Amino acid sequence: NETHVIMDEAAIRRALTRIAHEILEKNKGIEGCVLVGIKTRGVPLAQRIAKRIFEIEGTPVPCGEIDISSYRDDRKGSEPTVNCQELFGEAGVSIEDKKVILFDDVLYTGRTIRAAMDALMDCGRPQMIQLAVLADRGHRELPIRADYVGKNVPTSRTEEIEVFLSEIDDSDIVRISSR
Ligand code: 3GP
Ligand code: 5GP
Ligand code: MG
Repeated sequence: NETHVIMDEAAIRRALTRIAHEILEKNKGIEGCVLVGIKTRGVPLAQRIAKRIFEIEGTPVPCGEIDISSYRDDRKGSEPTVNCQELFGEAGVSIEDKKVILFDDVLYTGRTIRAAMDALMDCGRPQMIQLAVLADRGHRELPIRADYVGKNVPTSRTEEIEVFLSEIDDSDIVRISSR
């Protein structure tokens, strides 16, 4: 059972700074964009990018969060529901006609992102959805790709990527471990 650090605190910081710049470049600024983090660890990633974009551009960008658990394809039965009021909390921002940039920590099969897109669509009709992830470990089972990737990490299916973010875990580190 082996564990390797693949991103330390500085590497995570640099990757997020790069992604903030890539988002601004691709969207020619941040007008019309909203950030949405997928619970749990997509949320602090979206918040960090919003902070960097504000530091770079001086423009605040709405930053929300979404819980996609009832949209998962392995939990069939009850109707999936999303609380659209909770998406941006008090700020009450709408995703209608906006460019929504989704954030997750690890992209794997793509099923979580499919669920997140379905949940979002139940809250409105975005003009566009983009995807940002801290790590892409491959093994897609759906035609989904990320627009912004912190680090591409070729993995075997038996390996696991461990993501620790200070807001939740008290440190910033990404590790790969064999199970
Ligand atoms: P997250 O809320 O930070 O995304 O999927 C539930 C949690 O389990 C996720 O936390 C994820 O980081 C963690 N996890 C670790 N390895 C795996 C894995 O191989 N598959 C899935 N689905 N989750 C994993
Ligand atoms: P997918 O739905 O693409 O298979 O997996 C993406 C979701 O599952 C992400 O929200 C991610 O948190 C979690 N996940 C899948 N594989 C891993 C992994 O190796 N490490 C971590 N930390 N999370 C994973
Ligand atoms: Mg996640």
